[in-house]
Amino acid sequence: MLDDSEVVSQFDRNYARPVSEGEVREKVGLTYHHVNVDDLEHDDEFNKLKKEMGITYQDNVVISPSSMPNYEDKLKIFFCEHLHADDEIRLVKDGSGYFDIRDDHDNWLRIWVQKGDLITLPAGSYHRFTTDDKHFINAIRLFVGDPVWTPLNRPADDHFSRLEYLRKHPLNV
Ligand code: KMT
Ligand code: NI
Repeated sequence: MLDDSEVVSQFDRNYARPVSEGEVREKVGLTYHHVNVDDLEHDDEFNKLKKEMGITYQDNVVISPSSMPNYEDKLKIFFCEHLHADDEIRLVKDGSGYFDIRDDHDNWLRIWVQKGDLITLPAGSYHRFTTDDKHFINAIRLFVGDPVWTPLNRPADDHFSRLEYLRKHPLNV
């Protein structure tokens, strides 16, 4: 049974509801692929997928207390609601974490990602990231074009990427 604090939290603007892949794909335009991450260099399917997506750049990020001296500060930045001018594309090689993305009612949807999950958060979507109770994720950051990772914290409602996103995914509030 839920205790009172959990019941209240579901009505909190900050509560993020866990969702399935199908629901987020339809509602917020997030895309998902499963990738076999054990031998990426020689994985023809992954290389084909990257070609199809137009990936031109990739690097690796490890988020954990031991890999980041400023882990807590970094998490605060990742968990602050923001958008980007470009798609945020991540492949989890190891570990796990949560991506939250706003739905058409401006509520948070929560996607738990783990090893082998490749997700794309559309440009202009408000989102945030945090680790789970394991405090460890090792991910590949993928990019189309010149990598610009700049987060634009909410409100960024006049940004061209936001306007473009809203044309495809209008708000229902
Ligand atoms: C970002 O931009 O939010 C990050 O790179 C952190 C998530 S990567 C698993
Ligand atoms: Ni982001």
